[in-house]
Amino acid sequence: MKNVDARTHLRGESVYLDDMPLLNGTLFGAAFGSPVAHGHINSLDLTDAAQMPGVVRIFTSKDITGENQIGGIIPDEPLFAEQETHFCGMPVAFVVATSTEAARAAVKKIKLDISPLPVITDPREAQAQGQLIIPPRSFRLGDTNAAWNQCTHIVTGTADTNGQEHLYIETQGAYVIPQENNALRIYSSTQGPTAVQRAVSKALGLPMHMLEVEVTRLGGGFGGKEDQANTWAALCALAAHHLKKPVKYALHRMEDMAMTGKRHPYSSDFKIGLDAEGRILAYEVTFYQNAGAAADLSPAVLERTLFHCTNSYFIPNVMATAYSCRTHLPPNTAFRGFGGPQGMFVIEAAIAKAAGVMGVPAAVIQQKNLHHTGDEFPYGQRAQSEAHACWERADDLYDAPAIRRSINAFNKTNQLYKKGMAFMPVCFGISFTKTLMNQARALVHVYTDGSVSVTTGAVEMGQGVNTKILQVAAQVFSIPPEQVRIQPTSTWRIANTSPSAASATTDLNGKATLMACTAIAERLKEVAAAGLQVNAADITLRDGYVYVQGDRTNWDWKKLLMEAYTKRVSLSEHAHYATPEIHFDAAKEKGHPFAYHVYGTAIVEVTVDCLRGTYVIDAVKVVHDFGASMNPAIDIGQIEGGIVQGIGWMTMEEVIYDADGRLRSNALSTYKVPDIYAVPKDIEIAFLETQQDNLAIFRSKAVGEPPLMYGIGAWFALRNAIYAFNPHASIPFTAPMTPEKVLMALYSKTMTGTPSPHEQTV
Ligand code: MTE
Ligand code: LUZ
Ligand code: MOS
Repeated sequence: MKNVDARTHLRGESVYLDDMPLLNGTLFGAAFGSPVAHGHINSLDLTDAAQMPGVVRIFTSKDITGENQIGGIIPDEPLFAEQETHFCGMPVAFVVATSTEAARAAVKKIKLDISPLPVITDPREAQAQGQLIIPPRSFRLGDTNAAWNQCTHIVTGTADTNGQEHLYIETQGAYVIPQENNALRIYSSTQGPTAVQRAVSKALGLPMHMLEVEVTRLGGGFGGKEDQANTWAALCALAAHHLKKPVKYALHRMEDMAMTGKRHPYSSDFKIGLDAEGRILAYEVTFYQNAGAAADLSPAVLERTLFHCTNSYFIPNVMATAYSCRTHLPPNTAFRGFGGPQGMFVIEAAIAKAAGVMGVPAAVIQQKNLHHTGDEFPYGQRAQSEAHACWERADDLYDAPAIRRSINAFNKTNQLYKKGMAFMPVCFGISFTKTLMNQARALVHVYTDGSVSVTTGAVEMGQGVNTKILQVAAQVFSIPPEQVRIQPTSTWRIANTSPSAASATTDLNGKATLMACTAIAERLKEVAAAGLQVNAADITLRDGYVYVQGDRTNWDWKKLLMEAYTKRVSLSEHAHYATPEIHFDAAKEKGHPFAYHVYGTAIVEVTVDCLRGTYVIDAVKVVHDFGASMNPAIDIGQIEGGIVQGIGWMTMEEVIYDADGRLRSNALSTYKVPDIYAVPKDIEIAFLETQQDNLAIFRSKAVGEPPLMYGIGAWFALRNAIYAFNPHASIPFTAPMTPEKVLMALYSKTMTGTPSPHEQTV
């Protein structure tokens, strides 16, 4: 089935926040963000700004009617700075005016007298000064200390990954309309309607039942709107509450880039030990997460780094420690993969370095150590593994030995262009790592004209969740998809929702929808059984008709509904789903946190221009574990998008803050994202269809985040291509591998003058 939004997207008719018709009297906001990352506010002078044409009122912390606090996991994030600022762009005031232009012009007239304080942008420095968001966490398996003695090869190193701008096409924003008795209707571009409802409730001191948050769809979220849509909604809500007027704020791209957090940069130390055959016996890793100025989701992101620190490999002795470090950057936040990619880069770096020392291709070590079903993850869960199945299928299907031969032949005959390849296996756990978040609800109404309305907590952000949920309802009732409509998400219809995140949205909300629809269908079958005087067990709904023991009756869908309605049988259902089997003990750091894992393997091929340092990604060839995909078109789209986004993070997107904590890569002229030319020339995706039972909806495994990590393969393919040009190259494990870094590496020498350990052949 094609995406339900395809038609309106194509015609430009899909409605995003900025497309909504505005009520008469709507006012427009603009935030004044601190120009100083860390400073003491001496005075804030709003006089000139307030006199600018069109300005209605300027809000500060003094106007807050509830608590000046929007922190979720930890209450450490004021909505408005009071005495101190903690990052550049931290809201200090919110101007409301009769037009966006007037509000922005007034923002420029605000005068802040501020004494700068020392700024920390480096996570290791923050850790050294004891600036931690939460106490460090450690995952342990076996005993690394005892294992080092048995290792033939021990390799240590550091590996750093930089941040990543979400660059959702729709920027952050909110539109808040006051209702009677202080209630508010909040339109927000958020992945977490309940998160917005909670944040506004706290800041305004209003009960949650007064706040309806409604979301039709987002022009992308990628994690950036899991927690960080709250600020803009709270600002607009505060103003609307005071002024009793609708207030809208849709951020300018440069405001969005400067004021919101990004993927967390990490700096990491690793130590890996292997036996003579290349089996990994021990792995120690320490992660320094750059959390930014407030907790936001950092503790949860940190946790997922630990969960995925061994990627698809079984390592019997692991000691992984992670620090969430407080710096003076905008609070970093969820981004597709949620800390998993950062953890995986480090184990891949460790393996690549060890392979160099041992003089074997990394792929040999990678494949040898892939885990099997029954192997234990450092957090206690046992693998139901498709790691080997994906790898070996990819190796075979794409004829990896032939790729390797042709690359070696190319490199022998070409001086100024060199090719490289890398394998990238991925294993990603599906479920929110906080067990309690794995719950969802669906509200299904069947109308007497045969049409069906479904509301869940799921937010459509381009990932296709509405299409998949629609498929669930249409399938249970056995009616054409046109008869089902997925309604906007609303906190008044579905309460206490988890954000649409963790790739689990379709599983959770789809299962709740399945339960609600099934309950209605069961009642309808009883009605049909009574009317047709047969057993309910003999009845099926198929193609819009009632069937008895496989024979079609003259009861069609509408007649069935009228019959049920006449008999006063409910045609509505509200169902609740909570993922079974999962649990986690944070004191022991052991449990079974994931409903299941998603697996895959990518083979990435690149060509480097050795004069310029530029490169092309020639091919990404994937075998991906879909379970039994319920919508291959959507799932392939997710994989292609994930790959390109991952390649962007690993090779070209370079977030740069200066020493004062100011974002220098603050526009698309200075922040380079993949464009059509950067997309791999060839992307091939093969389905590993697995039929064994899993907890996915219709056994169709979650697909949103895992493919991003295939992009890590591009970094290592580039590394191999550089070594083909310069076997003595010095290539630090720092991402992104921009053309500048490639160029420097091509012409670098190791300090000792001896050949660096590397892969002679790919
Ligand atoms: N795809 C599109 N087009 N837009 C998005 O914002 N977000 C990604 C992924 N794919 C995203 C996307 C992220 S970060 C997640 S967690 C999942 O979609 C969320 O949706 P799901 O849980 O339905 O997979
Ligand atoms: N968000 C969250 C997530 O709150 N918990 C998670 O485990 C998670 N995982 C991936 C993406 N977002
Ligand atoms: Mo995705 S990072 O879970 O929004």
